[in-house]
Amino acid sequence: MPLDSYYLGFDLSTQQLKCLAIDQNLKIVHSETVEFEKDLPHYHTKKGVYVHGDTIECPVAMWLEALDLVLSRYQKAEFPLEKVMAISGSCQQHGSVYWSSQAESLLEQLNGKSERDLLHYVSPAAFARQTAPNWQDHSTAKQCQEFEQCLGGPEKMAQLTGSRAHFRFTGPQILKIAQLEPEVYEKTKTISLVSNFLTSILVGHLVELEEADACGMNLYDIRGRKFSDELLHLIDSSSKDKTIRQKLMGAPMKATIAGTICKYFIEKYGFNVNCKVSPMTGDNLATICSLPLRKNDVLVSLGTSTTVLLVTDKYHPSPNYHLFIHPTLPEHYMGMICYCNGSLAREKIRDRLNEERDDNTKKSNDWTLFNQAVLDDSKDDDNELGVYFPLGEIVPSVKAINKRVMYNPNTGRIEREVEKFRDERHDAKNIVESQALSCRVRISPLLSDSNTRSQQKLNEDTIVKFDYDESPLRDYLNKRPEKAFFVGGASKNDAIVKKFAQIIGATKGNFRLETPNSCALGGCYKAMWSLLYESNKTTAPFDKFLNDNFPWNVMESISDVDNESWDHYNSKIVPLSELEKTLI
Ligand code: ADP
Ligand code: XUL
Repeated sequence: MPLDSYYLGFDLSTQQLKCLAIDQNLKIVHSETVEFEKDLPHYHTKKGVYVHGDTIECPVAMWLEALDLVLSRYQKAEFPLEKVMAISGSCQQHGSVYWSSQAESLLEQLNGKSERDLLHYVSPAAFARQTAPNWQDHSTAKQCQEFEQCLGGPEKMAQLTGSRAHFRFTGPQILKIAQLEPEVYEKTKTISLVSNFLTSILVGHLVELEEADACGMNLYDIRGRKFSDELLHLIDSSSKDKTIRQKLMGAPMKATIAGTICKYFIEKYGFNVNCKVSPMTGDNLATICSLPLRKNDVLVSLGTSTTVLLVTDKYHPSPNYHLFIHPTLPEHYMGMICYCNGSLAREKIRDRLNEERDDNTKKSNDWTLFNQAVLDDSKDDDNELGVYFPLGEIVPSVKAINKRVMYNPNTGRIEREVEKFRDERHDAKNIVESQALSCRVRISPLLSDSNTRSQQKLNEDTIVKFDYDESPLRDYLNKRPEKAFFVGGASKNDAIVKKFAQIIGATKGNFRLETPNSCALGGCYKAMWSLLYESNKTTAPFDKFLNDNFPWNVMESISDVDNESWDHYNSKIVPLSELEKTLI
């Protein structure tokens, strides 16, 4: 490798296309962003999309224009693109691009010509449909029902494809197009996800789906590592699934390198003739590649909503969360749990506590009172539990509800529901506790056994039920993650992070960092590792490579998390299970 070599990571998200560059020491050296609404106003998108009722779509041509624009900004900044050795990236998940039969020959032009721009060579003739459904679309209720009926319900669907049927997932979206726009479906020769759309443009020919991202389609049999015949047949029964299988280009790609960058980019922007393109993947999948996450490590994103990502080798699907094949670690999966009620629900309690005050705190976003209440250790609330879902929740799947209960600490059984706790401040502690405990019990089946045992006297045979899982309490008492990483807006808050860390109970440390670039950075790391691995310059698997080379100094280690607290919360698992049963 030349000493000064660079790696690019794209992030083609809903509102922008970012391109990030790192050097061989994994240091970020440059970044350019194209904001769709601001920089490409002639597409008239709002926040990057078109909204027509439940239907939400993105113009595909806009992405092509954005790609030229972001690279021309690199050129303008005199960034040495000839020293870029490899490219990968992250794309919004689930969106689908419908290529026409002319696509292949139009893309072929990118292997010779570069005088005009991508739009000129490719759009609109390369597409059978000028827009791609966006992940925010929720117009496929009917198709989701058909999908789940086809396999026999949400559990069967999750068993096979890693997720129950979801509006945004690509299979139901394709079925909708086949049903409502038969002429478009007929004209479509190839269907891409956003990820392999971008890879195809960069290499100048159509490439297969990236396998990890293909798990966001409700079509891929994850354990069989092939498309489900039954589900393909549901979309396209007339031709005994042949057509849809062909449209999806047979099987997803399993290679770490998709090809070499095409001539268009070499001639127009000065890329190196040997620059390799590693398949783009989905944004959440790229996010786990941006941090040194290994098996049994979790990433807790405390943003507007709460999202938990984790690396596991256990295939334990549930209709309440998602499993994807890991994009860089063979035999591993990424689990993804999405909660609706995260920060906004905590803010409501913060605001109520602040209302009691007469000073400036009253109207500000001050977390002082909330935090004091969260960290109050006077165990006078040890028989209280509350769930706070101002919005309908995904996990557990219930309508909007706030419920506070008192339970018997000896049996764990709920004794009564209450309107309010003895002290309103208890709501602060209880919301953070029940949010964190919900994460803990849901990641539990995906973790390997750790060597811990509860010191408490608990009836380990008691059956607890969370969502579709019913198992003895014992199964929850020795499952702890190794490392936990906290990101997102509320990870700035020491009290919230400390409480989450205590309850989640990582055995090898808790870390916090700001990650404004995580998806693109994951792309950079994937590009770098793929090239080094393919050219035998490293034999380390991705997780080891990243652990060994990661700039750990950017990460804050959270040290004040005592180990006993984890055990303390074991006694709240039965009450939480009992409380959740009453919500359905
Ligand atoms: P998004 O999820 O939309 O990308 P962020 O990751 O920036 O957004 O998270 C935004 C949320 O972070 C806000 O709703 C806010 O409540 C929360 N937040 C920001 N700072 C703090 C803080 N100091 N304490 C608690 N929550 C905070
Ligand atoms: C994941 C999902 C979103 C999009 C956002 O299932 O729908 O995270 O990938 O880009």
